[in-house]
Amino acid sequence: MITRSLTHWGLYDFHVENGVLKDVSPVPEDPDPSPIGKNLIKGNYAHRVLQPSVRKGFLEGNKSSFRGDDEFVSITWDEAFDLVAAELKRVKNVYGNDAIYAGSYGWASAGRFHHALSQLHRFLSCLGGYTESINTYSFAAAEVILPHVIGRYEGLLKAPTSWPEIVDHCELMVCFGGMPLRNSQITNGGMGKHVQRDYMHRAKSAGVNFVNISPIRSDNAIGLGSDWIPIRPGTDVALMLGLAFELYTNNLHNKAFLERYCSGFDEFERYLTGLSDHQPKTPEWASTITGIPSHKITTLAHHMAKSKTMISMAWSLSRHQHGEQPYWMGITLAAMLGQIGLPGTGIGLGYGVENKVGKNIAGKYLGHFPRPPNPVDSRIPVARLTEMLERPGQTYRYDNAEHLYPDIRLIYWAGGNPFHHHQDLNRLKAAWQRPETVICHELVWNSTALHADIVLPSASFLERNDIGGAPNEDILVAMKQALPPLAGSLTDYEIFSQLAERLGDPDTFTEGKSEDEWLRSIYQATAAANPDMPDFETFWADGIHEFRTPAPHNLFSQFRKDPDKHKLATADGRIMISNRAMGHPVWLEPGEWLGGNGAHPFHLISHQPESRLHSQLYHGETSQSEKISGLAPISLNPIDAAASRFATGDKVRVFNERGAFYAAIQLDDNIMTSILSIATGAWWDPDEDGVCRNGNPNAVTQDIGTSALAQGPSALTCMVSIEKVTSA
Ligand SMILES: Nc1nc2c(c(=O)[nH]1)N[C@H]1C(S)=C(S)[C@@H](COP(=O)(O)OP(=O)(O)OC[C@H]3O[C@@H](n4cnc5c(=O)[nH]c(N)nc54)[C@H](O)[C@@H]3O)O[C@H]1N2
Ligand SMILES: Nc1nc2c(c(=O)[nH]1)N[C@H]1C(S)=C(S)[C@@H](COP(=O)(O)OP(=O)(O)OC[C@H]3O[C@@H](n4cnc5c(=O)[nH]c(N)nc54)[C@H](O)[C@@H]3O)O[C@H]1N2
Ligand SMILES: [Mo]
Repeated sequence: MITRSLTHWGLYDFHVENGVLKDVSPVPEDPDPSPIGKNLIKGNYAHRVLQPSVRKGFLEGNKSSFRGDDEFVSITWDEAFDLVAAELKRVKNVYGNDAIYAGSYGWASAGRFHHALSQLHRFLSCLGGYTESINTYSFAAAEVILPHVIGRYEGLLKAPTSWPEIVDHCELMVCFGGMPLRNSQITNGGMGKHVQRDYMHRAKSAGVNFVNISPIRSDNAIGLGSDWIPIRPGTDVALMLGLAFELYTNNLHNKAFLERYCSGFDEFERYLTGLSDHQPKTPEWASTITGIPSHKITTLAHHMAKSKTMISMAWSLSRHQHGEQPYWMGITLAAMLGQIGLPGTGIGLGYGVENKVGKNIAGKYLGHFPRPPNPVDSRIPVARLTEMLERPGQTYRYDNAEHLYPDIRLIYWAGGNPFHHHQDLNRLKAAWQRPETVICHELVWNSTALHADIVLPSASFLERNDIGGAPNEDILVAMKQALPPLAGSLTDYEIFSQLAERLGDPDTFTEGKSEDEWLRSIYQATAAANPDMPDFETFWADGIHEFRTPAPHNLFSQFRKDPDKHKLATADGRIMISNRAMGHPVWLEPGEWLGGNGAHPFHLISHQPESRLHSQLYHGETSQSEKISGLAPISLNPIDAAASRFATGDKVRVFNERGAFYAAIQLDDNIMTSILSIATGAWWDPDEDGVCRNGNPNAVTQDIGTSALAQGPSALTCMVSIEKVTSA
């Protein structure tokens, strides 16, 4: 039997025999399917949590036992519901609802109803509230800076100027951080056809020249023939300042655009020329910081000025210390070129990072599992998790204001894996011991499950019915149950429904509705907001609804036509190159970088994984097949390898004062020297010396806010050393 369902990485047919998944094949309509799906054949079964489980020390009240180092005991669902309900009641009554942290960041699975975070948030809102998290790991710095600079950020980040407009009008696409095709395999919420490779090649055929500014050549598909400009990580602002200086001193900046559409250029101009700080931001100055020869910077500046230019910036640039600055400076540079709002040019943040980017217009409404407002007004910037646990009741700054960290007594996680995604995992582990109770719903025994007190086994998306789709994609899918729930597991909805009953109020959470009734109501909400949708029965029988693709669009074209009528949502309605509270974009030296004088010689890039989505299906076949000698591959330039006598396959320990992991050397001349690059997503698994066996880079990354403005993650600002290890 074949059942079609949706994942974040595409639409697949699931081949099931006698209730067992035998094969996964992409739908024939997908021109460029992702191999990530194959991970599910084994991945849907391996390492699954098969029974509710409790940490032994927690059950026995042994205060000296350590979360993450303890054994687990199986209990029945009845015992589990009683235990979780009692803990929630106790913490709520003794400390109040804000002592419950359910920020619970994570991608969970596709599906508008069974979305684990929505389930958790609704459940806890019904229980009186919880401390939540705001912003993302993906681009927190952008979420906070962009409203001050350019107003709404959603368009810039998720739905910039469409590819067909780039194909038709653009001449030069300058990609900071590249546009890696490996990342376009996915769209949060799911998608049908993978289109990014085709769009990029259509643009090349139409004559678009690509420049890839990145430490890694293959961040732009090699076939695009991009001009590769290797750059030291974390120094893009200095490069952009050098470009801006060259434009400015050659009178190539668009003064009319700056005058009519922007404010604050004069303040910035004083900084650019060195009037305010005695340092003109010349290409030579930029060269000493970025490692890029100054003649390359001047040539690029002139090329950009005389071409129809699109500036593209990867989201990774925001995951550095001072990650607010590259986007502010990128917008400033694009404003100096004066092409914002014209067809196929200007600026877009995120081409290549997800399949949806550059495809459709944002804003299509899709129904979802409704979440009543959280009655508790307590939240943290998502990446300040460890600090919140370390410093209860203390203050921190965020978005130009002072805030208090809540005193967390219970953590509840569903649909995310902080012990893969958070920075400096050794520090998180220590802070994680402070709350009295940690509860999580998981499919698998990953590092987060192993660091909980109570683990409740969730059914996977293949084991339930749902409706899936993403607002910026063009399909809505009837995600039909393909498999029976694995023995012992329940859907998150069933778990929360039973807990709500134990807590004496089943109806607020469930509204008395079954899965089928919820799917119908979510579908009705979608159909009410979008034209020409069939009734639910027809949709369910057809299995898929295709939305009409909107016409290609150019971001900021309305603003360009009439900036007084179509004001931006900034303080003065214009692009704010400087503002009184925050100044203007500046180059700030990071605490760790290749130009610093720290002890460690390599900059570690931890990028998104090619063979999986984050830590999901880490244990799947496609993901595991990337390993070399059983270890995670870490890429290194052959020149560095020769200097240190490393060869492909060598086992190494990568370390700094925060921690260490093992990996296997993979030589790659597409990487600049002094860089190590490794995929994220390995399940953190420290050995007796604390060295992660699986190669999770967050064993060594630093957990600091991007700045007091956004407090985003700074995972990519990370220096390390590396040594060969002889013992296996
Ligand atoms: N060093 C470094 N670290 C990074 C990054 C980086 O670039 N460098 N990138 C960061 C970014 S951008 C992100 S978005 C994060 C991603 O981090 P996460 O979003 O936390 O990663 P996932 O592996 O997608 O976690 C989803 C979890 O949900 C579980 N799950 C799936 N479906 C269900 C379900 O139906 N119910 C329940 N209960 N659970 C389910 C999966 O088993 C998995 O454990 O990582 C961040 N971490
Ligand atoms: N297959 C797959 N695709 C994914 C994901 C996944 O887990 N798997 N995750 C998705 C998610 S949640 C997100 S947020 C997006 C993330 O999208 P991005 O944040 O854009 O992706 P990354 O892979 O982290 O980084 C892209 C490239 O940026 C370069 N880079 C790093 N630092 C610098 C710098 O300082 N300057 C310059 N110029 N370049 C730099 C690195 O070489 C890296 O390869 O990807 C999404 N796509
Ligand atoms: Mo992300």
